Amino acid sequence: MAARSKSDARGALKVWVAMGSDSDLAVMEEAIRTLEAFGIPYEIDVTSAHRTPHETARLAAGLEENGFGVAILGAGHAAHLAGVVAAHTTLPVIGVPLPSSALLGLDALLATVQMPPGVPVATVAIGRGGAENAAILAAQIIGLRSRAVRTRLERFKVELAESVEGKNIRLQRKIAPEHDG
Ligand code: RP5
Repeated sequence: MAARSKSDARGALKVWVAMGSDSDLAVMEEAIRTLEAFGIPYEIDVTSAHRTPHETARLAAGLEENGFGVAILGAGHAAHLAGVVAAHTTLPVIGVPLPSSALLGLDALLATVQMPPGVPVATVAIGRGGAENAAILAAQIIGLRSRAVRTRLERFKVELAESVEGKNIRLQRKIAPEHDG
């Protein structure tokens, strides 16, 4: 876990964000941006279920003792990264299917979501929206033990609602001339 370290002085649980290739970073940056917005410590790595299977297993098995509370895994193609990590830890695992193949992520979605009974992977939507939701879900899990994170989540919900209200106000203004006529 050398790529980047964000340890929390108060000892808050960290989120592990890993992806199958550095080519996945453009999408997975959305998860990182969101974790930073919630002030959640994280570490990122590139590790592959297929290309570096032993290293992936080693990292997954060490998550708990290294202070992690949740793992977010992004992978494309026949995406087994989240499933392999889930096989080696009892921490909650979130999978982000990535649209890097000719099938635009449908292959990764099915590979990530269709886990056999006993080894769950909480699978989010394909691509950037999924990466953002993975980080929000991770925040909700970390928030179970952190009042500060729960407060940020509550604020986020309020801002989300306000942004939709703003969209509606702009829409009404746009169509108002037609109504006047
Ligand atoms: C998957 O293969 C990775 O998660 C990535 O989405 C895809 C392609 O990897 P590269 O060939 O770009 O390294 O395992």
